[in-house]
Parts: sequence; C-alpha cells; structure tokens
Amino acid sequence: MTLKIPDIADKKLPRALLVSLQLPGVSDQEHAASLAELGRLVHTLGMEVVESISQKRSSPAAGSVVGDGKLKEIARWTGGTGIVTANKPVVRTKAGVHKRPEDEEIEDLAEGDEAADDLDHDFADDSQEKKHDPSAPLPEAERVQFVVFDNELTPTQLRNLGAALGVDVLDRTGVIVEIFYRHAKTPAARAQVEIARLTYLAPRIRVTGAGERQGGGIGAKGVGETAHELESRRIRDKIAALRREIEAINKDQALRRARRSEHLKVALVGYTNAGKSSLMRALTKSEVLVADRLFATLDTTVRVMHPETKPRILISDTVGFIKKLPHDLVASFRSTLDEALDASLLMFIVDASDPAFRSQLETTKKVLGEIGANHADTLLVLNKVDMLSQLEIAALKREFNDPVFLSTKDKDSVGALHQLIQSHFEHNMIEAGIFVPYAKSAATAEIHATMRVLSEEHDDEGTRLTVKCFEPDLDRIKKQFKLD
Ligand SMILES: Nc1nc2c(ncn2[C@@H]2O[C@H](COP(=O)(O)OP(=O)(O)OP(=O)(O)O)[C@@H](O)[C@H]2O)c(=O)[nH]1
Ligand SMILES: [Mg+2]
Repeated sequence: MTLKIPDIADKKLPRALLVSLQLPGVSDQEHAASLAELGRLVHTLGMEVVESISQKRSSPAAGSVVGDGKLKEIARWTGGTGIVTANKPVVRTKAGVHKRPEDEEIEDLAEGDEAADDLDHDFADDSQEKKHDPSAPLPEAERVQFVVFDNELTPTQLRNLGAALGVDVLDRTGVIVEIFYRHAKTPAARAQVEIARLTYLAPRIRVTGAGERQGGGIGAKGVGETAHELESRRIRDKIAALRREIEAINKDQALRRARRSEHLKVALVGYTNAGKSSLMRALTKSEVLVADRLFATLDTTVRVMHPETKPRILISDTVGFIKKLPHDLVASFRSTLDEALDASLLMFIVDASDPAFRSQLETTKKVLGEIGANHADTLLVLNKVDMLSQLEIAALKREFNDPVFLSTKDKDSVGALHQLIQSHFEHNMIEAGIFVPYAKSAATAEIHATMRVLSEEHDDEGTRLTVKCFEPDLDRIKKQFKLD
C-alpha cells in the first residue's frame, strides 16, 4: 500500500516538480524556506526535485489550487492536459493514454480564476530558454512523474489535479505521512502511523471494487467507485483494531515507564534533523540511527547517560517536529512522546546553522504545548555550531542570553553538556550522613547503586557514609533498611 518510489539507493530516481502558493501574510523568506523544506521531504522520499513553481494568489483556486494559466504551465512538465474540465475529468489509464471516464464527477471548480491569475508571479527560475513555446509539453525525458504541492489539498483538488496533470499528485501532508510510514519500525510506531495514514487516505481513495484493494495508496486514482461504503467500513474497523493494539502496547510501555520512574530523565526534543539522535549517541555511546534525512527517528529510545553518573541519568531521543505537521500524526505520536514528556528536563535541540531555526523552535514549542507538555525545566541547546562563524556565535550569545552551544561532532562540547546535565540535577540534591550497621550491609550496596558516596569510614559497629543524593532516595533507603 505504498507509492511505487524506488529507494534512494536506486540509480534513476523518479522526478518531481514542486508547486507552492504564496498566500497573503506569508513573507518571501518564509515561503522560500517552506519550499526548500518540502524539497528535502521529497528527497527523503526518494525523488529528485527538478523544478519548483510558485504562484502568488490571494487565496487558493477552489478546484485546482493554482490558476488556469499556471496549471497549464505545470502540465508542460507532466504531459497532461492542464485542464480541469467541468463535466468529465481526464484520468490516466495504465497505458498512459488519457480518457474521460463516464462515472467521474467534478466538484469545487475554480471560480474567478482570471482575476487571481493577474497575481501570477514566478519565483523559481522556471523561465529557462526551453520555454520558448510556452504551451508545448516538454520532451518525455524532461518530464516529471510526480507533482508535489506545498499547500494542503482537499481530496477533490487532489483528484482534479491528478486528472488534469496525468501524473501522481501529492501534498505536503501526504509526503510526511508517507515518510513516517516508511520509517516506522516498532509495532507501536507502525500502528500509530498506520492510523494517521488511513485517516489521511480514507477520503482520497477511490475504490476499485475489483478484488482486494491492497494497492492504491497516496496518489491513487483513476479507479472505480463501487464498494465505497464497504471500504470506508473496512478502514474504520482497521483503525479501531489499530487503536486496540496501541492501547495494549501503551499499557506495556506504561509499566516499563513506571519501573524507570525513579530515574532522572532528560528528553531531547526538537525539529527534525536538528541532531537529537547524534547527541543521544554522543551522550550515551549507543548506536541509535543518525541520518541526514527528515524523520530518521520515529520511536522514543531511552538509554543511560555515559559515563554513568550516580544516580544514573536516562536520556530519551524522540521523533522530530516539522511545520504543518498533520494533526493526526501529532495525536498519534502523543503516546510515543509520553515517554519524553515525563522527563524532568526537556532539552530543546536546534540546528543553529539553519537560518530558519527560530521558527523551527517555535514550531517545536507549539506542538509540545498542543500535546500538553508543561515542563518546569527546559534547556536550549544550539547545535551544529561547527558550521557557524565566530561572529555568528557572538550574535547568538547576545540574542539568547548565553545559551548552550554544542557540536555533537566535538567531544569537548558534548563533555561540557554532560557536566551541565549532571549539575542541573545536582542542584536538587542534598548532602547527608548515613550510618549502616554491619548487620545491614545490604543497605551499603543499595546506597552505592543509587547515590554518590563522598566518603566512607568503617568503625567497630558499621560504616559511616557521606552521600550526595535526592531526599526521596534517602528516605526510601532509610525506611527499607530501618536505618536511623
Ligand atoms: N555539522 C554538524 N552536523 C551535525 C551535527 N549534529 C548532527 N549533525 C548532522 O545532522 C544530521 C541529522 O542528525 P540526526 O541526529 O539524525 O538528527 P535528528 O534530530 O535525530 O533528526 P530526526 O530523527 O529526523 O528528527 C546528520 O547528518 C548529522 O550528521 C553537528 O553538531 N554539526
Ligand atoms: Mg533522530
């Protein structure tokens, strides 16, 4: 049930064209950043981005998002008609021939497009010489197999555009859902993504009515209408089953979490590709996946900070955030993030070398707020400083009032952060003296396991220890071993 896109390892990548509307209130810079990010998402999905086309409009055209003229321009890249017909849309057959099916209907046709087209404006350098005949389709070899819109498309728009362009059409949400689907590894993540995916796909699927509908997926079109209700019910049942599955997994995870609850926990949160997993690796000497692609991590992993501290500190790596994260995905990743959310310290990791990092930080905070993360302790870490000049670092220092600078590639800065995490917790620790009679020497072992022992003296009756610890730990051990 996936798109037929070969892996990045394959030599010949499918070609994609990006399309974006710049609506009022969106600055040129924001618009360009969003488009660049879409390019990275599409690349992560294994496609080659060959061109991007933008249009300024006061609002999206109802039926086709872009205006008629722009749609024709896009169609040059696909070999489609570029026309959204009021009566019968065109669909692609297996042989690539275009025909008008009898049973298709078209809704939401664009109105007043002429007026909107007056606002047409190209941002990309798509005005190369090859466009000497603006209406002629490009040669076969130069065409694209996918058109990806940065704006969210309604199911009708998706269908209309697919018909007018004759290739697979995706929107940003579709791309993100598909990436999540491919990267999800554990049963919990797979089930969560599958729910988001089915919810996204349900209104967009046109049922074939012919046998088992395993195929299709995002961009599926040109198939029959029959058994629509049956399919809807099948999807609803599947979602219900997945929810039950997640509930069972959650119970199991809650148990494990409870077992870990007495530990100190730090959660690494932040925008996708900020370097959370790289930091996790560096801080815990573990082999979590690090990759220069978006949404490399979809599961929360928990590891002990290394070199080990007393008491031990656990670090958790989490799924990254992104702008316009589909709402269902936020909801479905709630439980994955729960692990992180009950951490005592939230570390916001940002890629300081990305010019858009301020708005990425805002997005991260906003999504965390939406899922109810209210943490007393947070720490801002500006990562990838190896990519910055001294001048830029000095400016950030002033702007963020002495933030933590980090390069996960630099041992010293990772070591300094390790120290900082340790002292953060130490802030709440107390120094105490405990006397353990020899008859209760099991307590000494427990003290060593959970507390930092500053000094230890033996006399005739027992051991006298000075420890640095958390008060609840001290109370627990005293009670457990009936110490004075
Ligand atoms: N130059 C530089 N690159 C870094 C640094 N830290 C991480 N990277 C690179 O940034 C990319 C993303 O790193 P990850 O650790 O996978 O990022 P992430 O935040 O876990 O990303 P998601 O799992 O997608 O949310 C990788 O190519 C890393 O090698 C750094 O300090 N400097
Ligand atoms: Mg990661």
